Amino acid sequence: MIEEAAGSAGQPRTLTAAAFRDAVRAKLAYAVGKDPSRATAKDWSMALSLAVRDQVVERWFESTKASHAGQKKHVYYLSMEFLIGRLLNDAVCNLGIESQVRSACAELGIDYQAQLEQESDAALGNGGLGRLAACFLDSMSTLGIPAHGYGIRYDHGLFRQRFHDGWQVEEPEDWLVSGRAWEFERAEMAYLVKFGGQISFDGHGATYWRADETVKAVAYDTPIAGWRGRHVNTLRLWASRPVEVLDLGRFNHGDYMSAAEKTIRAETISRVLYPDDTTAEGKELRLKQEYFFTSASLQDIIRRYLEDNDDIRKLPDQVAIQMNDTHPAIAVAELMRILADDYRLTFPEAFEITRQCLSYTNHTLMPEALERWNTNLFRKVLPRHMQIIEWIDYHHLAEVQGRNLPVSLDAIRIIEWGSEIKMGSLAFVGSRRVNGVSALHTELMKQTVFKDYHVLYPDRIVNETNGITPRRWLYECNPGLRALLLEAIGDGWVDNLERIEEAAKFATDASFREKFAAAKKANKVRLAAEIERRIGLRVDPSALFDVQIKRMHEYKRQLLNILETIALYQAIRRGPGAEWTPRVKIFGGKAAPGYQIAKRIIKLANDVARVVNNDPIIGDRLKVAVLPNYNVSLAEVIIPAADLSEQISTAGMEASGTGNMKLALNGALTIGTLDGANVEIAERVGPDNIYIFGLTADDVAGLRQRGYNPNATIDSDPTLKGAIDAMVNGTFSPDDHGRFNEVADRLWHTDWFLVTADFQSYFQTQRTVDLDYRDKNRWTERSILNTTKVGWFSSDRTIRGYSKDVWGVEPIF
Ligand code: OX2
Repeated sequence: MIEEAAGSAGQPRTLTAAAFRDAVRAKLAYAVGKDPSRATAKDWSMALSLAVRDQVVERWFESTKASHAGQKKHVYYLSMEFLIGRLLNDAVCNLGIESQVRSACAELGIDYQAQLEQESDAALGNGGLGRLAACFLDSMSTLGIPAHGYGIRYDHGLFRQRFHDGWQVEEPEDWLVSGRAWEFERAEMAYLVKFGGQISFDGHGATYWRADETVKAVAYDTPIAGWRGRHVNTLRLWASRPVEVLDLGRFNHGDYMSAAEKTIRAETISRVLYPDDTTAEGKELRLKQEYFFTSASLQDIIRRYLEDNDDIRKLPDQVAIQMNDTHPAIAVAELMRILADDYRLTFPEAFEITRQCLSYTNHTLMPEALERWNTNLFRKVLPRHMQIIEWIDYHHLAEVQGRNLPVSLDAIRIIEWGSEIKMGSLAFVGSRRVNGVSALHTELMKQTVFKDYHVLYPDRIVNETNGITPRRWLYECNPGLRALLLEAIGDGWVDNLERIEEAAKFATDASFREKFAAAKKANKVRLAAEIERRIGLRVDPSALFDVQIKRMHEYKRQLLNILETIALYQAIRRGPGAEWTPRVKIFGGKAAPGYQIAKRIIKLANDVARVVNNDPIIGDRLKVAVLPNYNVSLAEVIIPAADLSEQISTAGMEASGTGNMKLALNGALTIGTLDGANVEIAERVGPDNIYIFGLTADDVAGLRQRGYNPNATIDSDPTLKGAIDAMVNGTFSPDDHGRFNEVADRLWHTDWFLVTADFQSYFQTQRTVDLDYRDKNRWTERSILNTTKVGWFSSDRTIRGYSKDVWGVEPIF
């Protein structure tokens, strides 16, 4: 038994190391079924996680009771992606039981750090959008906002990336293979989800949907503990299962394969995460995934609501549903369908209730990333929803026509030319609030994609600049800096990150600066070891660590960074005797499997790395580390070790970015364009502590409108031309000179992402970085100012904003 003082929400409890040690032993024996002498590292890690989980579960029960009893409005966060990463250290730190857990491990003779590494990453997301959802879960629990996250329990998360001869190879990811300590299957919590078939009406107001296919959505719950363990919310992920396990008739006739067919079909829906954050592929399956989890979640939300309430019309008083991007936008039609067909409300009533419950977050303005569904496909898969969307579109248009406003009717249509449904429009029309994720992005939403809607509904668009959880992204991943901050200013900053500014005064304090630099150095030594372990490259921890970690995408412009690397390489070769600032360029990121040019850019990075790293003239002046399989756990090692953060997207294209915030919080200086949240970071750290270069969003729009011709730019810049030439003359691809012709051709001919236009400004700014980095004291001072001035970018602040402006909810304590 664990000896514990009974605690109630908000009060710390006591757990002794001895009690915890015994609990781990008991788990090893009775839950894992192993004797300590035979237990593997995985077994110990499972026992440890289960013992920690018990601690979470007790608080979970209390939180669930408290949120029912309080009858407060509840948030439901619908997201196709949750990029959670590992949970053990997160739970341990949030519950405040780290010292007991560490002592217990020491007594048991197991290494805590090694145990952490046994856990596989829950990689149920592609990048920023999914990680944002995970940070929000942490913040909602921390702030005591009663909430559920809803998503899909993919069997296989984002693919594992390997390099074969420098090319990206995708391998299936298998996070569930060795068991998962954190989730609870709720076999009884299952809902039917229908697809296809026919709709009929009985003439007395009842509608029937006779489906072609029905699957069962089964819930898996993971408790998410907030900081200080005060509140625990639930992440509920749906797995798709057949309604009937086996066709016994066929099986008994020896037709084993077809007997299992329905199972396979049903389970396909939650099989894999779509490996793309900008385009929807595998159309029909993707649509089914979206509907599958949205429908199950809404059925669950209504069931929960009706446990404590009886008037379905009052749903909006108790329920705020957030659609994370348009992936769950079908919720607009599904909630209406349930209200109209199951609860017999009229369409206008159902629409009004729906619109009061739902809100929508937009994460991108790129046209190719705004979801559209072909109406034929949509009608085939979701016939009833098609009728409902036609109704919404028709009535919305009619209403607008009556108002005589300066808007283009074509632009506000949800169904375009009868052939495509614009999910962003559906989400907008069906939402109470629509938000962008940085000040610039929200402004651009109003001016571009949602311009006409903004005229119609001037109060609907609001900004909620993204944030990150300081628990995972400083407290847990950067123990050295954490200790220093605790010593200097106590722990108030973990609850309220803006208080980290109390340490800004130490930026000029020599002793603090020394300790800050020592913590950074230790993190760099750790990363250097990880680089060597992963790719066999030795790097010098006193070099400048220059980091670009994010999905591989043309708009994020890894290519700009690589071209600069080539140009620098050439310059060093020309004058190796000059005074160079040693630099390690660190890249991490996956390309969508179908995104050919992005995959070629990965190959280019690897080819350049091979040549640079093996050139004896270069030595330690420049090294290039391209790390395979970038994920949350690797980010936790890279971010604390970074000196320079690359945020170099074409201005106007990165909605916000959140890596920029994580890196700045850990003391990296940003080199970036005035894009996304970089703008707001610059405002807070001040111009002396950030490197801004290149075209602004307005410049980009103007240049594109006038028609940009990269030829003249390239011809007039020998540094740039030299770098592009080296790409195509075989310097980096002696085995295949033509390998990067297409990459170079795009730069010469269209250069949509304006790499060449920004090159000179970027290159020069990098040289300023080189000079500045030599003054170690000054650099550390600026690094401290980055850490201490970006407290506003906590996801707690973001969630407070959503609670007030979007959801109308209050914390339960
Ligand atoms: C990303 C955006 O690209 C990024 O700028 C933003 O920080 C993040 O979402 C969280 O808001 N898929 N991923 C994103 O957008 C889409 C679509």
